[in-house]
Amino acid sequence: MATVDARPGPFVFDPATTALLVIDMQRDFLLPGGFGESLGNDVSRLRRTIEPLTALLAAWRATSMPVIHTREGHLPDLSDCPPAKLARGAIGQEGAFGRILVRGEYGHDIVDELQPVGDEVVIDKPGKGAFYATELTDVLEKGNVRSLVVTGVTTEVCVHTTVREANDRGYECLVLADCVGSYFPEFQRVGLEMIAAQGGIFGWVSDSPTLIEEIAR
Ligand code: C5J
Repeated sequence: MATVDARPGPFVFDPATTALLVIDMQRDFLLPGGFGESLGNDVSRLRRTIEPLTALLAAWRATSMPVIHTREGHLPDLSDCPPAKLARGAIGQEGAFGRILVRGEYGHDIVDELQPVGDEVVIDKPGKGAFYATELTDVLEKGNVRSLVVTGVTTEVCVHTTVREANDRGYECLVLADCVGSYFPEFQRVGLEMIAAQGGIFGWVSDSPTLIEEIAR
């Protein structure tokens, strides 16, 4: 077993049953000039996760623990996009990097720095949570995964939804504060606090240098 200093207490995991989840590190959310920025957001608040995530991926890939990436997006005909989501957003409209959050478009894909390698699984998800309407449960069950190290964007939306879904399904989640990002500093702070509150109501919170140190041992 491995142990990482975390809030609200040590996170203990078995490397044989642990996967790294990298949520929605997509160009539409992260690239300057893209969809996220067009909404008035400061993308540097998300981009600050790229460097620590790159270092974490390098350390993680040196182990045999799996990496699972997710991408939020929709079929080109938008038939998998719930009407409420379609009505409120710019999904499917032409953006700087192709049709916004549409599968197959340049903006929908993962940023160059964090592109999947080898047999890493990529889960395409139409919702905020990575479990809803995806094959994630099957992938985790086949890999005998019981614990998840969760990273990606955005902290209070897709990361939170996924951690809550995972918690309800019995997975233990460690969220890395420096590897998750929000456009809103207050949401980042409170989002992380909410995860570890009440004895770790949804999971644990730590950071990538602490985890990398444990992985290297
Ligand atoms: C959002 C996400 N914020 N990946 N998506 O719409 O958090």
